[in-house]
Amino acid sequence: MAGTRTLTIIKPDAFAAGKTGKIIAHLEGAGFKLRAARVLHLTQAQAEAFYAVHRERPFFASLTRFMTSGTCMPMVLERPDAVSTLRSVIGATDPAEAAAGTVRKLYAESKERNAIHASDSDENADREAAFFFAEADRI
Ligand code: 3AN
Repeated sequence: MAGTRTLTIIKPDAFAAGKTGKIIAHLEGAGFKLRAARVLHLTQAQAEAFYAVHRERPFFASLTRFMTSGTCMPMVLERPDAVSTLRSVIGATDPAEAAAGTVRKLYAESKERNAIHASDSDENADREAAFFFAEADRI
């Protein structure tokens, strides 16, 4: 059975624009329960480690610069089929291609400044949750 937890990050664009409350309400409306949350400012080393899988991509430097540009909010979310459900709730990477009513269609600015991150597999959800939260901080 698919896992019940995933990791999301409200990115610096959405946090700075004051969209945090609306996005959390949207996620709760989709049936997710908040299991852990932090407010933090990523260092360059942390951003590069988190996005290490994209190290060879042309947008890597720009992506890590953006992710270190301001406050963000990682959260662990829970519901059945967490990873696939959250991916459909947030919409396509590029907000221009995201379906109506998705978080990115509603709140993202561009393919890079796209408001929210969501894990793309159960394995990455576990890895990414452990990146931000100690076991004791996840209920
Ligand atoms: P997603 O976040 O939808 O899983 P990925 O994993 O392909 O998308 O990319 C990770 C992040 O890298 C995206 N959330 C976005 O911020 C950024 N990104 C992806 N593709 C591009 C691109 N072509 N130009 C700039 N940034 C990009």
